[in-house]
Amino acid sequence: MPLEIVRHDITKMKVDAIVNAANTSLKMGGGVCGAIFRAAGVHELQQACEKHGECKVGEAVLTDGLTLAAKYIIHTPGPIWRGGSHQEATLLKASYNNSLELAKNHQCESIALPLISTGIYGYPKEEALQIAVSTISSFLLHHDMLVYLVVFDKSSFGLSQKLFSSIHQFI
Ligand code: AR6
Repeated sequence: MPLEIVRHDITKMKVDAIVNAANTSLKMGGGVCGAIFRAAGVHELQQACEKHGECKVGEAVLTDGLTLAAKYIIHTPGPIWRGGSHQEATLLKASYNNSLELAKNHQCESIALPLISTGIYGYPKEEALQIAVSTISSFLLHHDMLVYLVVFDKSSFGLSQKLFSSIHQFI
């Protein structure tokens, strides 16, 4: 099964690449970004990110996975939700697509992505979940990769159960 929705802590996923819901400065933040920096090594990951400078919303950059089980971390700043009429859906799709393309270009066979923008950036979870699943599914029509969409909090998990029948829970 090429796309699996799992409930897990993304920092613990044993995959070739995990995706960070980053900010455009590529600095350590809260949420999944904070968890990834802490798990990978704050100082070392900050240094690796500084080599890239900034990253635009919807684009993606890649660093080493450092102390994580994952070989790479792909950092993508998703859009901040501003009501839905500021290209949020287009930019969120771009975050998923550019992350997947970057993983493919680095020969990744497996990747785990969080629900980008649905925490601190305020994107409505149901819409974000639909965009994530449809964008990943389109990518998988043309590429061979094992993709995990990782939900973390209780409400995302409940929503995933409601919308999609098969969910694997690890926490
Ligand atoms: N594993 C998987 N998912 C997680 C984890 C985890 N360990 N921790 C949180 N989530 P957020 P955003 C989920 O806020 O909205 C940072 O400061 C969380 O439940 O991490 O894109 C960055 O530096 C939510 O569903 O990212 C940016 O400044 C999802 O990850 C800003 O926040 C995304 O929530 C990005 O905000």
